[in-house]
Amino acid sequence: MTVDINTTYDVQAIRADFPILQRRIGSYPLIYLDNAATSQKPRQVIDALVHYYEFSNANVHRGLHTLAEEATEAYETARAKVARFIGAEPESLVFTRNTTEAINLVAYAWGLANLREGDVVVLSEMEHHSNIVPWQLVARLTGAKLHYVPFTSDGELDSDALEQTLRLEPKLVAITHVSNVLGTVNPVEEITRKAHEAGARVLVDGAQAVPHKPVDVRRIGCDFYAFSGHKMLAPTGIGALYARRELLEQMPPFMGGGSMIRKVTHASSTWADVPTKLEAGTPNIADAVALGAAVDYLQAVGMEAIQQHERQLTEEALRLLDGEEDIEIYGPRNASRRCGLVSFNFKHVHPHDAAQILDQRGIAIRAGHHCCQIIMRKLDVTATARASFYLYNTIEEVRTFWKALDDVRKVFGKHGGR
Ligand code: C6P
Repeated sequence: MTVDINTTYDVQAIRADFPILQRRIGSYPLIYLDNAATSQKPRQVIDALVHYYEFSNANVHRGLHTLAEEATEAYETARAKVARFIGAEPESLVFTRNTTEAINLVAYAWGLANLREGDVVVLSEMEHHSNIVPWQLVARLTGAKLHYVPFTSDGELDSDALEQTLRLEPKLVAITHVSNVLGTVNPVEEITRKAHEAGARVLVDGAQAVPHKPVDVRRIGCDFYAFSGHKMLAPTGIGALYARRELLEQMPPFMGGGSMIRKVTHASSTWADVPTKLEAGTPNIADAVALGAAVDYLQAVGMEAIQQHERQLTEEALRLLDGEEDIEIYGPRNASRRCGLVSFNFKHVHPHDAAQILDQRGIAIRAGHHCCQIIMRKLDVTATARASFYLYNTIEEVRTFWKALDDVRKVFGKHGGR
């Protein structure tokens, strides 16, 4: 099958915006295929960050001077942009450090207030540790029970098992939108509908979805949606939680401190309006502003176009890897069922060794358990190699990556012997 590259998508113009893509690793040009771990940043985002510090830096929501007003305006404008990007109202968007903090916020603020002994929380076996460990911690505090929905040998969520688990009338279903190992795109709209019919709240981990495909939380209908800025062109240290406004209003604060209060007396305090109630202390203003610039950039390229571009890269990677008898691929074989990443293993070479050899050719992939030890156990491996794509990767890079796998064979032999 030949790959039809969309001629209107100007990948070279996009690449020119990313200074780091000019780098060489030794004598090779960098081929960055570790985008699921974190994305690179375009000049526009770096400039927004520098401009904020050089021009408007001040604390927000407090000062009466010009800089404080400008900083507040920049921070709240960023919130409105990020909210609109996922189809939400600004009042429903809480800035957090990342997906992990957003899920912990729900676990501790909503979970502690709403979960009781014996209540059921449904997770899937394809969750990242960020959507497992907080629920284990809160289950220990509340006596709630965790149930895991398995995935099939093709890397798809087992929908029959999900239906059975929903008969347990869970309080919460917490599920990833896109698996960072299998690449699977879960049908979160349908899952949300069924979970709501069963009386559960729904949290979606959107860490690997928001950067790569159009996301509309109102269409999904979920109660909570978490994601990270650093995987979508923004700096590290900024992420967001979307929650339905009435839930945010009902939830007690996650942390106490400055900004989140209305009135403090010796004995007690009352809270600011949402979302400020859930943003204690001085927030990460500069990185929120840069996340706003990242959203501008992604929208200018177009999320549909990015999704389509990544699908072509994924199809090509799957096509090339599928022909290799010494390689095992994990997750759905159909690129339309995935987002832009492919996890794989040489049958006889440890993925860390493969990643190190590719690095000597300037190719950055990730090898490890990807914070998904439950998936690893189920696949009966300790680790996988993973190539993950983004808007600036090219089909030539995918082919160079595939050809470089021969370097691994040269070192380890076709069957793994040195
Ligand atoms: N996955 C990866 O290489 P943070 O660290 O909070 O920004 O994101 C956590 C997280 C949550 N859910 C999913 C589905 C994720 O993929 C991640 C981050 C990275 O796959 C780092 S382990």
